Amino acid sequence: MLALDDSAIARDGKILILAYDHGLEHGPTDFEGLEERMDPQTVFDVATHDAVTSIAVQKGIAEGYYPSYEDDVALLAKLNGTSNLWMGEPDSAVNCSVEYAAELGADAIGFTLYGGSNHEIEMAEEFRDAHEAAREYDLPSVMWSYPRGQGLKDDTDPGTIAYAARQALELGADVAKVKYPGSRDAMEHAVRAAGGPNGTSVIMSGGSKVSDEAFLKNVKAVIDAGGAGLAVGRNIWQRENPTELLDALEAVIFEEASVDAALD
Ligand code: FBP
Repeated sequence: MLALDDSAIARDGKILILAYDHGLEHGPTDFEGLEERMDPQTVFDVATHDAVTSIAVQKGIAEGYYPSYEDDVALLAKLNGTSNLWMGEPDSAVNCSVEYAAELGADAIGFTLYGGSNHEIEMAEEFRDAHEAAREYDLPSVMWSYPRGQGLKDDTDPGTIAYAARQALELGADVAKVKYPGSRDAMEHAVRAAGGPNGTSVIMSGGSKVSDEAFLKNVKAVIDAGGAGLAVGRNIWQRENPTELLDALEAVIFEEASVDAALD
């Protein structure tokens, strides 16, 4: 496991990834109501907030926009991804090599694994290649560990999320990004499954937009459970003014503030 404290994508071992790969994963529908966010530059501007420890984007966005921001934000290059137009069992095309990500200035790589999908075996093998290549460049790997597919009834069930966190540890990911399993206790279980304090860092995946308070409560539960932070997209850049919530997140994640104090 790489020590995240020394990496460019963490601050005091804590992580806030601003995810912006939704144009591929979900399509332009995620920008409805705030169409200016279709322009990646507006989200790179948001990523310059102190609370953000990296921005996660696909290759095309990194190529086009990262050069103007490389002094202000760390780059997490998402190596695989698939559009919502794909109707088969969950799978994700490898769109970028580690070598090319490093050339673009990446500080870490991101990779989705759909455990439980009919395509799990090939995805795990693709992750093996990416992970071992990333080690050559000392780049941490962040696994979007999302059990999903024909046999899965509930993708946020605590047992499923603990398994997702464990898969990330066993396969060598430095960070496991998992769905919030619904409670602090369930998150604690996932953190233990990922090996505890010296294992894979566990972070929460943001999900669709909710109120500031509801979102901060989940993030607080993750931090109290020993999680390292979160990767968040829609809950930040679908807001008219993302700065307020980023200020509050900074307090909860990096300053151990309560939700009430962070909202003040
Ligand atoms: P959100 O905070 O908006 O949920 O973003 C996190 C993320 O993992 C993105 O990187 C990705 O595009 C999206 O969620 C995938 O969402 P879904 O769970 O619908 O596949």
